[in-house]
Amino acid sequence: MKKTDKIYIAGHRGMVGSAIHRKLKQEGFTNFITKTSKQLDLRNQAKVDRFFSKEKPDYVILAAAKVGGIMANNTYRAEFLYDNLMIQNNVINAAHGVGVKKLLFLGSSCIYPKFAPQPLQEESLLTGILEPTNEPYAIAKIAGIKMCDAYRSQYGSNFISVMPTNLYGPNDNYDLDTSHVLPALLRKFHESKSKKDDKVVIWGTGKPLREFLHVDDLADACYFLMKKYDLPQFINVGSGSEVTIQGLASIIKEVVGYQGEIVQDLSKPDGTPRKLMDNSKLQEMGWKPTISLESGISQVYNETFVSKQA
Ligand code: GFB
Repeated sequence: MKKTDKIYIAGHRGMVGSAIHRKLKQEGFTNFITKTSKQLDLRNQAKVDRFFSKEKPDYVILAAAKVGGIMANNTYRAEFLYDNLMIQNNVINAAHGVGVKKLLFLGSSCIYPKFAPQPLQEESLLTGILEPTNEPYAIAKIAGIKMCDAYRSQYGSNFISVMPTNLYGPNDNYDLDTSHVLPALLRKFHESKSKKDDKVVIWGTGKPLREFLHVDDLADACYFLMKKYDLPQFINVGSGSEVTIQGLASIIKEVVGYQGEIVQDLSKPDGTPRKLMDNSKLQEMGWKPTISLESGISQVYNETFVSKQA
């Protein structure tokens, strides 16, 4: 990748897209093309084709997607399937149409079967039933992986797929209905502390295990893979450490300095019991994460809640 090559970041304002944009700028890249979803509806094939014909990017980071936590996935099932299929079909096909040198497609750890052996290995894909709450999103992301591989097989396209674990970091979504657990708990503990509430409600039993990776580590891994990885097999990107939701709540309670109690809302789903990614393929290539969960949570809390109040 030359520093002057034209790079299109689809989803540049989202948590993942903005982190990759930051990372590439830090590495000295200068030639970016970005469009907000209002400027370019990626679900519209004709508009996407026209955009690619005009801009002819050399590289594409496909980080645009309809994303959300367990409740959003389970509520907006049709939108999670339709929007994500349309976005990725249009961008991947148009990238082929103008001969993009390389495309990186972002998926998610939810593509794996609900009860796949842990840690999750890439070979386990499609070996069992999916977690019902996020099946539409998982099906869309699996289709994206298969589409990248099919274009490589038929046309020789260098389209790679990256499957990150649960992510957190700057530009996260803090809406309590649609967000993921980590930002939701940061907000809940912060607001309960500010309002001097005596308890914070967490969804489900608190027993599920989750792995978390700071989005700046993901961005570093994506840059690493853009430089070094050119194979059909999609690749996991994780931190290698997991925590129960109850344990995460305790970490966040500590970081926020909240004194009240944590109670469970058992009417809410637990979702997948565990989804620890097997990171060995990426580690064997020489990459590893650098931001620990505790320091990452403190950094995000201070940037998002504390400094804004100062
Ligand atoms: O992060 P989360 O919404 O998504 O939920 P998943 C993780 C766990 O945290 C679940 C519990 O067991 C939730 O019940 N949880 C506890 C909470 N309190 C809360 C809360 O206040 N908000 C939220 N959101 N969860 C998603 C998939 O699954 O993982 C997506 O649905 C995507 O498609 C994403 O793959 C990475 O980790 O369960």
